[in-house]
Amino acid sequence: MAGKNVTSLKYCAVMRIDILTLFPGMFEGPLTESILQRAREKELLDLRFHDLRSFGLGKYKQIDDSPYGGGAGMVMRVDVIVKAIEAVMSEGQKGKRGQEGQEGPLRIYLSPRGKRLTQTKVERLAKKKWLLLLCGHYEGIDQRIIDGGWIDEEISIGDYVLTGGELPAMVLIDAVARQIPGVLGKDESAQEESFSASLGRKREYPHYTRPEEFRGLTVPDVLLSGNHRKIGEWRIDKIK
Ligand code: 4HQ
Repeated sequence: MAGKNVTSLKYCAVMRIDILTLFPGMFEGPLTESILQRAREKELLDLRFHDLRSFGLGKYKQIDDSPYGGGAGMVMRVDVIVKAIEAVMSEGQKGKRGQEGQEGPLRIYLSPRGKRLTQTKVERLAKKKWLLLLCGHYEGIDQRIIDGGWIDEEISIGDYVLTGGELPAMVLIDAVARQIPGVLGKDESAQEESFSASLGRKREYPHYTRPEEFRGLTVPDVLLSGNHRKIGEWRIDKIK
């Protein structure tokens, strides 16, 4: 363990996430800053990127093809994607200390056809040791990848169409990573716990900080009162 401030080693749950994508470069910004970068440095979050192109066929490393039945766009090929998924899965089996090997990853395909990602789902995913995220491009992937059992869950981040599964994968990684013990600071996670339980999992009450008055706009008196019971009640009342 490289991390210095992991208070309790017992609860040091490392999560490995393998990402299959045609555009590994897209992940560079969002996952190398702030809390996620700190989580990776502390080795609480182990992200491994795999360029789908390297599994492509022939001289041109082909990964997609035109759809049966016609229509616009391209479809990612079942043979290429399954080769990539199986390569990642077998990596676990021969893992250095064999820890990832026991169960295999929960394999997720990001797609607008999937079940919506909710905080409840995020908390369930955060308990896993190992995720595999498949990011589709073009019109999507050959249905046989799903029907053949190479994907465990189809997940959507919302009812809109994006150009690829990379941004949804980053959204999922961000939401899941902050649930891993040790990723948030002590204060943040203590707060988080009280919120998840009593405040409908979100913390969507209004926030204020200094200055106490800005262009005639003031801070609600109760927040300056020091009465924590009243402050708690006020916040619950203001949620949503
Ligand atoms: N896409 N939630 C199309 C999404 C999406 C979403 C990912 C675009 C898959 C083939 N994924 N590709 N919304 O719009 O997860």
